[in-house]
Amino acid sequence: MRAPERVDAVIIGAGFSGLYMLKRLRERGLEAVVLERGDDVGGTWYWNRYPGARCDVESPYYSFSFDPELEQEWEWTERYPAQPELQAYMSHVADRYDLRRDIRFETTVGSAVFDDAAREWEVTSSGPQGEQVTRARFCIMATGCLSSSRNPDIEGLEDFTGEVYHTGEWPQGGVDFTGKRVGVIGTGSSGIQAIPEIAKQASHLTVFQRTPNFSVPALNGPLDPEFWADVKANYRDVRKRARSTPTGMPFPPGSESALDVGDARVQEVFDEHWTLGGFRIGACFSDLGISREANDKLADYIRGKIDTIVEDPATAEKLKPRDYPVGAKRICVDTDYYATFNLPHVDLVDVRANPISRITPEGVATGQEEYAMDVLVFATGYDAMTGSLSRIDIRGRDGRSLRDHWAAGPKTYLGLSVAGFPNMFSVAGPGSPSVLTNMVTAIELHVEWIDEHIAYLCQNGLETSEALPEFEDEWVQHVNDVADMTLMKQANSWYLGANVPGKPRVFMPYAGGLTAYTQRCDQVAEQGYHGFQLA
Ligand code: N01
Repeated sequence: MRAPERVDAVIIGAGFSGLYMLKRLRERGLEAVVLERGDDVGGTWYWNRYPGARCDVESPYYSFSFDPELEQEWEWTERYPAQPELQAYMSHVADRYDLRRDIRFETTVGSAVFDDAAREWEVTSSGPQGEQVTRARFCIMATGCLSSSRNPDIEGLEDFTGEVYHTGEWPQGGVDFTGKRVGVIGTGSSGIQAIPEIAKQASHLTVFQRTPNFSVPALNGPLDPEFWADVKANYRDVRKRARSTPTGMPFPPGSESALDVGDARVQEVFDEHWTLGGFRIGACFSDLGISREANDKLADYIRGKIDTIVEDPATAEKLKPRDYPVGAKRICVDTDYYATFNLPHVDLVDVRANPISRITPEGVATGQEEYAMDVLVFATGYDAMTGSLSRIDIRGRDGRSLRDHWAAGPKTYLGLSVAGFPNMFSVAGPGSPSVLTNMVTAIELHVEWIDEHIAYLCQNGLETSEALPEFEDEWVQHVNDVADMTLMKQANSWYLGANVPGKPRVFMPYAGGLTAYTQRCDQVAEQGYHGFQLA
C-alpha cells in the first residue's frame, strides 16, 4: 500500500456535483481531491450512454450557472442534451477550470471511516496504482442519486449465452444490434428512451413490461437559435427564475385548478402542453400533484393519446398505466416510444400478467412461452439515492455504520448531513429535493451551501459539524409529512425504494419544492447553522 495522501477534503464522484465542489473548495484555498470510479468525468451521464440517452430537462437550463463566461461560450445544439453532448460539456468544464489534476480516475472507494482521535476521515480506495488511503478533514459524497444500477435477481441469468447489458453501465464503444434478436426488460425512463433506438437496428425486439409508464413526447430537435439567443441575453434572469420555483426550472407551475376551470379549458391546457413537449404537462394545473380527481384527468388524457398513436388496441391497452397517478413515478419523456409498437418486428410482453420465470441459455422464459434472444438489455433501474452510499462501508463516530443507521430508511438533516457522521456532507442526498427538481440547480445550491458551511467552520475555528439527532428526526418526519400531502406515495416507485426487494419503503426525496427547501437551508445558515452540533 502507498503512503496515505493527506488533503483538506475528499470528494467522491466526478459528476456535476463533484466537479463544482472541487472548483469551489479549491477557490476557497482548500486542498481537495476527487475519487472517481469511471475513467472520465460525467458521473451518471458517463455511465448512462445507452442508445437514446438524453436529458429530459432542456439544454439551456441543465447547465452550470456559476460563470457567465462559461454560459456564453458553450453552444448547445439540441433542445434536450443527448449523452455525448453532456459528456462533452462536463469534459469542457473539467478542462476549462483545470480540475482533472485533482481527480483520481478509475478509483473505487471501498470505505470511509471517521477517525475520532484525529477528527479526520480515512477513505480507502483501489485504483490503477493499487490501494490508496486518503485522509481528509471533510468527506463530501458527490456519489449521485442514480449511480448504483441493479439487475433484477432472475434465475438463470448466468446461463444466458448471448450478450447482456444494463442501461446504467453501458459499454463505451456502444453496442451493435444489427440483425439481432433483442429483449429489453424494463420500461422506465431509460427503457422508454432506448427502445425506439434499439428497434431501428434489431431484427426483432421484444419488450418485457411489468408496469406501464406515463410518457409524453419530448419534441426534441435542433435548439431554436432565436430562443437560445434570448436565453443567452437574459441568462442572469433565467437563472434567478430557476432558483425561485419549486422545480428549479425557470417557469412556474400552473396556477389554475383542473377541478375549477371546466372540461374545455382542461383540454385546451393539456393540448397546449402536449404540443409544447416535455414533462411540464405534469404541473400545468396547480392540483395535479395533490388531487387524485384532478390527476385522473391528465391520466385519461395520456391514455387517450396512447389510443391515437398505437394501432393495435390490445397493445395500446397494455401500454396504459391504470393503477397509479401521473407523476407518482417520474413522467417519461420520449421520442416515438408508443409509435415503436406499430413496427412489425416489435412485440410487447406483459410480464405482470405472465411473469418471467427464468432466463434460459437461449433467452427469456415466462410461464407461458420462451423468447429466443441474442442480446438482453436490462433497463431495470437503480438502487436509487442510497445505493451509491450504502455500497461504500461508511463509518462515523465510534465505528457506527451508515448502513446500520439507515437500516429502517435514510435519515439525514436537510439531505446534507447525518447525525454521528461529522464533517461528512452529501450533495443531493436523500431528504433533499434533488431528483424531483432540475438536478443541476439543486446540486449548485447544495455545493454552495456546503462550501459556505466549511468556510464558516474554518473562520470560526470549529473542527467538526454534524446534524443533531433530534433535528435529523424532525427533518425525516417533515419529509414524510410533505410527501403525504401529495400523490407521490401512490406508486411502487424507486422514490420509495419499492423497486429493490427488502429496501425499507420510505419516501426519500423532499417533495416540498426547491423554493421552500432553499429558504430553510438559508435560514439554518443565518442562525449559525441551527440544528448542527459544531465543535
Ligand atoms: O429505472 P426505473 P430507469 N422484471 O426504476 C422494470 C432517471 N432517468 O433507469 O415499474 C421486470 O424507472 C421496472 O418495472 P416496475 C429518471 O429520474 C432520467 O428507467 O418495477 N421488470 C421498470 O419498468 C428515472 O425515473 C432520464 O414494475 C423489471 C424498469 O424496470 C430514473 O432515472 C433517462 C424488473 C425500471 O425503471 C430511473 O429510470 C433515464 C423485473 N424483475 C433515467 N425489475 C432522462 O433524463 C425492474 N423492472 C430522460
